[in-house]
Amino acid sequence: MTDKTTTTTASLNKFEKFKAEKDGLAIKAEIENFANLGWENMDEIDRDHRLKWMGVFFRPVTPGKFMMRMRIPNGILTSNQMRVLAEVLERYGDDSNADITTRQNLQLRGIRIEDLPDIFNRFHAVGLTTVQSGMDNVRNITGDPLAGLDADELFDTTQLVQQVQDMVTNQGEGNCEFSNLPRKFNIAITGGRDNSVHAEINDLAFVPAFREQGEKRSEENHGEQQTLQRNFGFNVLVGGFFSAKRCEAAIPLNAWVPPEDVVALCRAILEVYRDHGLRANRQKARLMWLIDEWGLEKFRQEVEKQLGKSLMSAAAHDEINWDKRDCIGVHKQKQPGLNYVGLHVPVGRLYAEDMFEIARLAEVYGSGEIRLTLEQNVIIPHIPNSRLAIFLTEPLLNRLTINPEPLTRSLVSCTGAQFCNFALIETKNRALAMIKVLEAELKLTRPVRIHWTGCPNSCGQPQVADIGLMGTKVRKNGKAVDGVDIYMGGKVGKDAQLGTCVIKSVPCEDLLPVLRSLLIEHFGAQVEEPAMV
Ligand code: SRM
Ligand code: SF4
Repeated sequence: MTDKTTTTTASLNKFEKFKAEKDGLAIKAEIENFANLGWENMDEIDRDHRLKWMGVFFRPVTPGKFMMRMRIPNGILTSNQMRVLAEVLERYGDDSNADITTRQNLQLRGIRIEDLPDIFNRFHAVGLTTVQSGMDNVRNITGDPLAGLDADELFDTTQLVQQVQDMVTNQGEGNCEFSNLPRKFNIAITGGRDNSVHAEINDLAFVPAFREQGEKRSEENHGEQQTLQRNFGFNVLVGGFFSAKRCEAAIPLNAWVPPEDVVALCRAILEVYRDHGLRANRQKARLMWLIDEWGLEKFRQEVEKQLGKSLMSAAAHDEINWDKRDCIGVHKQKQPGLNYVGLHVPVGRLYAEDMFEIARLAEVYGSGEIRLTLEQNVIIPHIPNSRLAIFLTEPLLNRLTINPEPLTRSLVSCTGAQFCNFALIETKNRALAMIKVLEAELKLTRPVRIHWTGCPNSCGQPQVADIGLMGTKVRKNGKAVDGVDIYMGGKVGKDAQLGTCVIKSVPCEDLLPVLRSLLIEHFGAQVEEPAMV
């Protein structure tokens, strides 16, 4: 580590101080002790911060009922794993639920600290881990939800995503090498054509690209001959992030790597960030701030030094040339005779009984595999043609439908005030209620991607949406009320672009007519004729 991380503790911010006093991962060995102590008697820093290194989040909104954030690499899990998660929730009855997150991951709610040793044992038995899923660690690594299923993909990245997670977390056991980054770090890897991972909003992203590599040979009588080979690999993007103060799209590193070099490059970039990233001010600690300070060229050189070899320049263009798909409904897989079915999960919220059913359906009709999307939905793959019709009659599909209304279909929401103490407004329940009203009033011929986020931290990614709603407080009649800033212009898939704030400070109670007008003016919505009686 450099002098940046060994500065005197007096000059460190609160977070760097407590990390220097005791590494977050050290609490792994103390879980049993915490379970015996109870949450009221724990050291506050252990409880409120360090537990996040094990994916356990104290929720000031529901004290004593913790949230657990999993790691689900590439959003892929087995029916066995899903059943174990459901069993954990089941014991907490009405206090419990699970949210599919915007990083194709799961968060469980209602968890009691006294149960943690047993829960971790159960997770271990089925190969689930929560390690390093919060605070200054690498977040769930996202991949194409259709990896290995999509006939048009260029590379199945599922193994790569798993290998990167294994490197970062020491096979899910925890890795002190990467448990003290300056800040959170997001990685995405896709081999598909539609940028399903929102590469542009990750600190580090790998997007598919072919590089032509020439080989010069001298041949008798023919002089010099050049044969060009088209090799598959990834162009590398760096520095994308959202924060309350600043949002930036990732920029090209001007580097191309073959698949076999992805893990090593992730390691090298993480080491450079860990050792040189800015740590004085947490608002200026994400990777892009280091790139700003150094300039891209110096950053690239430092990465090469760490990697121990030169990076090849980027391929002239990447292969992201499709609009983004939402994966809902029935689709053919690249494996003949098999289908994947995307089920819509309203604002990503699941309950234990849904999860038991998803696990059962995946086993009865598919191969037991289950997938999660960044739009907070579920995919059950590997359903043979012969089983499809009967699958579609399953009662779970009445709630998790394959044919949602166009606005509901693309609705995404962060956690919001129900459980998140940063939230300025309630999001998930409000989002669903508003969409219902709008859908009753308007006819739409295409989905409109509406994303809600409860505060400027932007976990709900309003900047990638057609219409993004960011929670704020607004003054109305002399009182502070719930409101939103409205973002528009977010483009996903090819030529992705971040949206910007177009209308500020709309009180939530006045939002419906504003949304109605935006949908009519910009997205071709038509007012439904009242039904004849
Ligand atoms: Fe987030 C902090 C929820 C994706 C930017 N985020 C939080 C916390 C942990 C705050 C807290 O302690 O209460 C939230 C937990 C609330 C709860 O109880 O659920 C929280 N973030 C979420 C999730 C669950 C939103 C969702 O409903 O899907 C997502 C979990 C992803 C995962 O599985 O790991 C989630 N958060 C994101 C994303 C989107 C993404 O990664 O594509 C972003 C913006 C992208 C980025 O990070 O660059 C995001 N979350 C933040 C930030 C601002 C980071 C910054 O650099 O300032 C915070 C606050 C912080 O870290 O200080 C934050
Ligand atoms: Fe909480 Fe804000 Fe993130 Fe929503 S955007 S989950 S309210 S921190």
